[in-house]
Amino acid sequence: DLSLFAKKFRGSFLGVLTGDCLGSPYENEKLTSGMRLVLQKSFDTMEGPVYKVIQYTDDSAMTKSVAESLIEKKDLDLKDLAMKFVKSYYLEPNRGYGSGVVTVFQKLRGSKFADVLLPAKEQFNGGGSFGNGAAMRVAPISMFCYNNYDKLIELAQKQSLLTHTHKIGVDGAILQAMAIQQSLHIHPEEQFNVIEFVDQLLNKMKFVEIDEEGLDLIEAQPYTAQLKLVKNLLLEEGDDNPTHQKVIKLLGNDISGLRSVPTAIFCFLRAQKPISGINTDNPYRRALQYAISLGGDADTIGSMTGAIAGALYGIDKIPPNIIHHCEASDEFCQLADNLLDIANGLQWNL
Ligand code: F2R
Ligand code: MG
Ligand code: MG
Ligand code: MG
Repeated sequence: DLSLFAKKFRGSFLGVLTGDCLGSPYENEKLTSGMRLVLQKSFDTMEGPVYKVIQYTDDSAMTKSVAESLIEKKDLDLKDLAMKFVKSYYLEPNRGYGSGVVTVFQKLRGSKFADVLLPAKEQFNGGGSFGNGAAMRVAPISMFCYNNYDKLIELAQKQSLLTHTHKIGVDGAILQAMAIQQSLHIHPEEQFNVIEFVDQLLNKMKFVEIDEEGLDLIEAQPYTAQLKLVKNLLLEEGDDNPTHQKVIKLLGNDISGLRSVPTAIFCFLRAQKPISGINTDNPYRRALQYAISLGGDADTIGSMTGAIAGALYGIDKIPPNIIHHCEASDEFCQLADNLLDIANGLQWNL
């Protein structure tokens, strides 16, 4: 019999994997109401027997590297993690990596990992990447630091800096890490308040999105502004509200951290209640299917939604055949178990 946290760790890991695998065929797709019907049928099929396994993409590949490095080093070792990212990229370069991040891998390898933080700083003329790549792989950090909030923020930021130095890229990873940690601490049978979930994130982001210039401008706290929109959208009533168009317009569905991390958090929370066009009693499936139905960066928004939802519900609520449709699901399960063993032995989680 698995402990509650064992189920939750597995749930979050397989959340990353199932969201990525099931979402990847729809990445960059503009999803219409016709496509949403196709998606309903496809998810029904995924709950049936497995004839063909779906390959995972960069989202799961990088998450796997983060987990493996934490397990092996029992700490966040940036050089080791950089080497794992690079090795995994050169072994399987066709996993759909972002076009910018590949330059980081090339420079890391070319410089023999002399200064592992330098290549990321040079991205986009020194501005750094604001892509969601640091957020999409952060789940193992939430598990590694599941009982320590300060450590969570520190390590979520540090792991980002290997590839993403733009504040949008880094803060997106911190926000995603916080959301997963919050889910890990909610009992799966508990009726929780979705507005309170967002309020907790808003309170925490106050200390992350510090108004360093003192100008009190909204753009100084961009994630805070998006989380306030998430709250407003959650307050809308009716199974078909808010509309897909409204969610995409306000929250976004693209590869930037700002317009994908709050979207994933919204999808997870919105799926606590029925959504028109999504026929399932399973709230995990509803969250995943809803996230993917927004199109755009569907694998990544699916994967980030899955990580948060899986951390809440645990593996028991993920339909087994959905898991079996995904490449390397046994390996992801094992990584979750190993990470729990390591996390339970760390003094900062005591
Ligand atoms: N890249 C994809 N999918 C499209 C390509 C698929 C592939 N070609 C295929 O078909 O096989 N998906 C994956 O990328 C996203 C995560 O990206 P990450 O790791 O953040 O990468 P990167 O390159 O750093 O950023 C992504 C793009 O964002 C734009 N960008 C970022 N910062 C910018 C800045 N400061 N100025 C201007 N543009 C910036 C660039 O276009 C980057 O290439 C996930 O969706 C993952 O699934
Ligand atoms: Mg991907
Ligand atoms: Mg990346
Ligand atoms: Mg993607």
